[in-house]
Amino acid sequence: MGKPLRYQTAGESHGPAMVAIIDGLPSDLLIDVACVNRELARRQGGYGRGARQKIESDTAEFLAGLRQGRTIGSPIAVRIANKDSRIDDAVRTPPVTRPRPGHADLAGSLKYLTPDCRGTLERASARETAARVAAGAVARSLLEAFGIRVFGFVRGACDACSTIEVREDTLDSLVAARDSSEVNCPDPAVDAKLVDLIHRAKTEKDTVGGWCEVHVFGCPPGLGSCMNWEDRLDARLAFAVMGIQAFKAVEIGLGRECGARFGSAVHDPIVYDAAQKDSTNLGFTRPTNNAGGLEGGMTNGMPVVVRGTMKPISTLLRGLPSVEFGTHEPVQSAYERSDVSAVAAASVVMENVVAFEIAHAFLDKFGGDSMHEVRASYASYLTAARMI
Ligand code: EPS
Repeated sequence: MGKPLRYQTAGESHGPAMVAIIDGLPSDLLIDVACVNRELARRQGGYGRGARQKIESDTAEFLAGLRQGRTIGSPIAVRIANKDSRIDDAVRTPPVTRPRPGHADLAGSLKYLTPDCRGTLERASARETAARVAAGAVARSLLEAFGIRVFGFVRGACDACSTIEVREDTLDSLVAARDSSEVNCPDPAVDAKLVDLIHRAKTEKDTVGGWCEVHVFGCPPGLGSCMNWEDRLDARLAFAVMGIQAFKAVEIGLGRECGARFGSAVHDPIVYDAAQKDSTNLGFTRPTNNAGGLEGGMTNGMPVVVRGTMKPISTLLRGLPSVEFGTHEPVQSAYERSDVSAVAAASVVMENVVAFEIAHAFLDKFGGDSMHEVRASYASYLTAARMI
């Protein structure tokens, strides 16, 4: 087995570039560079975004790890240039001394012992998610090679929440509906309400968050592990999603609603359907999917379902009660150019972050130095698992 799949990002919001280094992919995997750039473009979109997205046109430049478009087994380095690069310009990036409630400003200044929030906010900025989307989108090439599809969308915000059902057989039309929505919501009735809500927040100089959801289809059973807590895939997914800027909660499947029901109304009955034996559930199907495809920290062959809650953006045009560093006088918090809502973008980030964790778990189980070995390992596992 090869090294675990992992990635690191570097880059400040107004530095020269955002960078991702991805390590642990097998050799001979064709990377879908167009898909990486498509995901980067999707992350830039959405109703309610600020002026920064009009300046940038995020594009992935592969600096290492590929030969003629295929992995060679070495670390992959991706660079996304920042057009609005001005971090060393003291006039255009003046000190920020009125910390914004909800942002990293106060905690970062106290941690790094500085009365200027600028350094912390440059790195804490959600601009960094461009690098994370690039890493996830690179890992998606592996998932695509094994027929695993990842679908992320906005479920809703405030009192506008969709009850739309996400099924594999309607996935293509859901993708089309999501991609024609300004807020990545495939439910036309809720899409219009979300646009109104974001518009209202804008006129009130306020901000709005929301709920993002990701469904993964085609995962074989057995990804993740119940043997060590850090290998539980539900734990890894929660860790990764909570690591996205502004996320305050993560749920798997029925999530927090599990606490409101008896066991008989939570646990998904097990049914064997020989007609499905060649699908990734190997014939072991479930009439419901309250577990969100994960039991004991392992995939069970059903779609993986993860929901994340994004708080409203913490930069409000009208400001929020804060304190001036130095004088400690009460003031309104600083205003920095920002978004009214970035929930559509967050759904793209979450989709790619989840994709990366699924790819990580896939290679933990089936990994090898080359795609040849990964394919052989996967095929031999499926043959054996169908005998169970
Ligand atoms: C973002 C870039 C940032 C912000 C936003 C997301 O650019 P700038 O600060 O130059 O306008 O628009 O960041 C935040 C919401 C935040 O809190 O930092 C991006 O590319 O996604």
